[in-house]
Amino acid sequence: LRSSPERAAAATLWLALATAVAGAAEPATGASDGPMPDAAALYATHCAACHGETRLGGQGPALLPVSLGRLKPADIARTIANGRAATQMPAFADSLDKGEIAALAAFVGKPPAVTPAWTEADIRASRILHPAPAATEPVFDADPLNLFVVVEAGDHHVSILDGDRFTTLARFPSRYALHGGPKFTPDGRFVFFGSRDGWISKYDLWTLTTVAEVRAGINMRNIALSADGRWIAAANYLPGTLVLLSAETLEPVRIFEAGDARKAPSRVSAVYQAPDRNSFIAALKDVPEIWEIATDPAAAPVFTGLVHNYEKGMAEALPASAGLFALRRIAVEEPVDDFFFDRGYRHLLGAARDGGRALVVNLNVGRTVATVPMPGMPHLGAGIGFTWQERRVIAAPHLSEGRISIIDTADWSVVKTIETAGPGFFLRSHEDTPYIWADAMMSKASDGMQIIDKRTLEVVRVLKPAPGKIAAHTEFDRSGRHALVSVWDADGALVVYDAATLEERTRLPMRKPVGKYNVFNKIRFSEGTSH
Ligand code: DHE
Repeated sequence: LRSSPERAAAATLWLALATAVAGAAEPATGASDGPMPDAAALYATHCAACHGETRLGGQGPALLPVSLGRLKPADIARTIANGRAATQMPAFADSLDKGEIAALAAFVGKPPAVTPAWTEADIRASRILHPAPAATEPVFDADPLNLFVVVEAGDHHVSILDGDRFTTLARFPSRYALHGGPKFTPDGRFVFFGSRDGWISKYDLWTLTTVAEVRAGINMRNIALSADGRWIAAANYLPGTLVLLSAETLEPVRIFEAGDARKAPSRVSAVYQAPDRNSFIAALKDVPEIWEIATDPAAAPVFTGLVHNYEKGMAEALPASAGLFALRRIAVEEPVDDFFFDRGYRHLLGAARDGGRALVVNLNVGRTVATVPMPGMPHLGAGIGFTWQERRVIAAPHLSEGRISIIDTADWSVVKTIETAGPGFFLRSHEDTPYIWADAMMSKASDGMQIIDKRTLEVVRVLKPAPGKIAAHTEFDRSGRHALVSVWDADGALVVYDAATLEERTRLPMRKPVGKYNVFNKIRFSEGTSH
């Protein structure tokens, strides 16, 4: 899942695709006897209207290798042939023969001749302002701070739930493939969604309407909102930029070309809000630097690093920057990403590329202060903090091994490794519950949700919301009395549990509900949830 294995896997997948589609192209239509299909012409005729002439997306998603990397190769040919249920994507099996479908699948899997750019002008031109109904209070009688925002990936929709009655207040189509946690304004009224294709949508939870959208990049990782709710940061892989926008208007206000002080370019893995520091913290994928960007207009001048002057043969200081959006470069030993922050945002833990350890970086002094051995690809971004035996600890799952590491933030020692049924993705807890909920979604035991007692650090129960279907991603209501778990299936559900008795209370049918987010827990930075 990290860069080199990711790339290797992608290469293998595309090789497999070539083989698979070549096989798929054989005789039924006799296509292999005729001339090679002109894939570019086929694309222009059948795909460009929805996916864009330059494959950057339109009504449909972008069709570039960077965007399709997570799709299995055979899926692409199958999607072209069969379409996608509950979306605008039609089936082409009746109008294109197998050879043409294979050629198209291979075509969209290759990078375009010229790497696409996405400039400030493109960002501005993409902005869409929807009619925004005026409101002085919510249009519903539910507690506006106990709403749940549920991202349903099955048909690319979002549902808004009343977190007391567990009823649906609204359901609307989202941009294609939302990723990462939606981000809420400090008053809980507006929520921002980011899509892998770079779209940011601003939704008013009081009027239940989407009010504005903008495309900040071609392939985006995630977004963050500043502590004062005024600025959004978007982390992009393509182009390698960190884009800052006004949260009110979604207009771009600053674009940073990502790269180190020596100007080696980089993709941006992710960006996070550091509320106690009044800053954004960004992970750079390809260079050994972490960026901190001030969202405080009174930010003191910061030294922005060194760049090598080849004429003089020496390193020179870059000019200091100060005030709003001042950039601070923190040099680290190697590129790190997937961050977890301790309470107060004094330290961050970042996963090293080899997937076997994490670096602890003290953000105040700007250097690595410890290394934590964490074999099995730690997923720090999914970590949670809590107090165990009067110590502040972090729990983090691992993506390739069935274990959860418990780390003491006083000395960065691993105080316990909890063996689980298999590798999982997400952890959740709440201040007012004694349990951690941990999935094992990347294992044979993926239908089980493991309940870990925070006092004993032992798995005390395994819940199976839908035997045989993946159970993942939990979120608590504002009181911590209920836990909502996803059944990750096209024909899935959101299952509501009593968080104390662990009994099911109700379930709502949903279409692959990948993530759900409680307004109160998010804006109050509950220690058991993601930020
Ligand atoms: Fe995510 C959050 C990175 C694959 C579902 N994922 C995040 C965040 C990062 C990240 C940096 C935190 C952003 C934030 O909340 O602002 N994810 C990555 C990867 O690098 C990885 C492993 C590979 C990739 O393809 O990007 C990856 N992620 C996935 C998936 O395959 C998941 C399971 C399905 C999907 O929809 O893509 C997935 N990621 C999620 C979800 C969150 C997330 C649901 C938000 C969790 C939360 O509770 O806040």
